[in-house]
Amino acid sequence: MLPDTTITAVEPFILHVPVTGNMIQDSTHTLTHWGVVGTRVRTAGGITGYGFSGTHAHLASDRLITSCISDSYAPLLIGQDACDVQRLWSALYNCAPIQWVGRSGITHLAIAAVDTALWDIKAKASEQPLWKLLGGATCSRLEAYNTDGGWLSLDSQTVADNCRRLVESEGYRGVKIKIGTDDPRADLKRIEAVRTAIGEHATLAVDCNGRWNLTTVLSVAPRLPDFDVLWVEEPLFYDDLPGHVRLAQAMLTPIALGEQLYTLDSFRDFIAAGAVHWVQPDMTRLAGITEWLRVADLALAYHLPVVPHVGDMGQVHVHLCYAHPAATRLEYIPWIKDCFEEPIVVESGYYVLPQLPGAGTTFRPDAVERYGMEL
Ligand code: 0YR
Ligand code: MG
Repeated sequence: MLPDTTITAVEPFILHVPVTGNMIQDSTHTLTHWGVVGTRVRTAGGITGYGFSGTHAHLASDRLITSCISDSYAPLLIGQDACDVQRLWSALYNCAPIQWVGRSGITHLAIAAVDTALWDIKAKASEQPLWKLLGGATCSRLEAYNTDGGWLSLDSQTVADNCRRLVESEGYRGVKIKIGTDDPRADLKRIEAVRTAIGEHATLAVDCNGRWNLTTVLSVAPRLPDFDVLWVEEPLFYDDLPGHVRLAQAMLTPIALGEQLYTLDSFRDFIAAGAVHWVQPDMTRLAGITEWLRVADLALAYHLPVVPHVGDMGQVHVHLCYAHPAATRLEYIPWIKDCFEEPIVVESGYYVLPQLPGAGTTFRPDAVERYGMEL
């Protein structure tokens, strides 16, 4: 007998979890905590689902997400069957008066939390980890690349030392570092220092976080092949489709982007225009797992690799990447893993396949006590 998965309660939460070293920067953001903003969804048969979005732990904005969940979406969910995920996703996404005030943005982070909780319930009800529910693993091991050694708030020497340790001692096959300062020549020196430190075999990606313009990127582009840069991430402003098209035509190094795109339609436009090579959907920004799967299918149809951005810090994306044939590697940032019953684990550079039923989002009982904020 299947458990009764009728939704009885929707209970938002906000956690603020410290980042490594208590502060990190990229070219556009400074943060001290990662915001884990989401909801518990309770069902009649006793299964509880958890889902969350990722934020930069700005309490006032986090509360916009939780109030969107409790005031706008909860009334549409109570009494519905949590396992009807596609139907409920459409009901939330297309609810006309809510869509009128938020066709992307806050509403998408809110739907992502709900959608993930529903998938979590569905997987728990079938007593399977999410990757199994989605069709099973499509690869024997999923490569992890590490972003946590390469912040812009660290000097070049520290970044180079961190990356050397990640590759030589911890077994990572790839790292990503932040660039995108006002001094592109200093950024090139940083890239060179890291390449020298990690040797020729490990992969090296660089991330501008949307900060440069076409002129600046074109001025550094000819040097990037010297350091065998795997991709340049978000070289230009997030929504600058024509700029990325021109850049893709002029630069040898492939472009990665997607962490700031909210919709399947945006991904279609970037992909169809040839503006992206490495596709980086983030289920926390894309209104959840449901839409993420559509983007991954779209990338597959264009034979482009999917390398998600981890707004969830990998807890859910590890399931999605093991299950989806377009996913080729996954970012690793360890900030929030200790909050969960089954934390993500990387061994010798590869993600360990999760085993517990659900979407990987069940919190340890003490996580809310330690990091919970007032709603
Ligand atoms: C910190 N990964 C990213 C973090 C990171 C951002 O601002 O949110 O650097 O998520 O771009 O690729
Ligand atoms: Mg990025």
